[in-house]
Amino acid sequence: MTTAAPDPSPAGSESSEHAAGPRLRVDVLTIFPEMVETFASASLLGKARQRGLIDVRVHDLRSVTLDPHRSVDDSPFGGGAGMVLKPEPIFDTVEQVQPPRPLLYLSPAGRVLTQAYAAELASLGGFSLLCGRYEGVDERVREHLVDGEISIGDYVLAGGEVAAAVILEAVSRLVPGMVGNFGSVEDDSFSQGLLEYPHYTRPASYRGWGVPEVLTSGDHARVARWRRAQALVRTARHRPELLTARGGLSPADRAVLAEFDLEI
Ligand code: JF5
Repeated sequence: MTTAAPDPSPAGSESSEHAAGPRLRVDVLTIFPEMVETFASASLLGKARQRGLIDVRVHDLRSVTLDPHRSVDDSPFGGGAGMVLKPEPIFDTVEQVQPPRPLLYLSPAGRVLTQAYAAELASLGGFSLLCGRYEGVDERVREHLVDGEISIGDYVLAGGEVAAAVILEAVSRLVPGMVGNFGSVEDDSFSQGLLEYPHYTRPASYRGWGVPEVLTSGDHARVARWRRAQALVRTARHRPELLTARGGLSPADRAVLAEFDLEI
């Protein structure tokens, strides 16, 4: 199975922002295409695909197999538990499809995804993800086919498909034109190296719990300073190493903390 977002429509039939084609192409190679396809068709990412902004193509490694059993895996040389993904379906898919490079293998051995790495990937025209399963892929795929390895954290999954979904979600929301809510990406946790400030919505009093007065004051500059102070306090409490990484508190940071009688 191979799926793709619909080709960009003829000139004039869609908004000019992506009349020139998708801003990002991501090919995913997997033995469970329906897992990735279902995810990539849902929500904001599904809409971005429909709009032609992001071109996600999911490739079933089994569809290139020619043997009667359509085998994608085999037992490991040298013995031991589990199965290994065979090299032929992976090489053959890559040679037929010519997926965008870099081709990244999902593995705990890879470079760990961070917000900065997600932004790097979003700035590429495209990239591809190879999902392992069972004990992983034949080592010759890692040595001679992929360009690198990518991890979503220090834990082991049963396969790369959920990790691919995580990467698709983190990266696709950074593609220009993707978030309808402009500014929300820049305000995100991590894009400034800080955790997010607290959010409130109606009702102004819920079960007797109010909302900080500054948020209903109408003073937008003061709201912005309060949010910065809150983000700093929250980061100091929950992820102090993030504050250290950005070089500690600036004079402006100290000023907003003092303004709201906050200490770190
Ligand atoms: C995978 C064999 C790869 O488990 C992961 C992973 C964990 N963090 N980042 C990725 O990848 C999937 C499963 C089994 C090889």
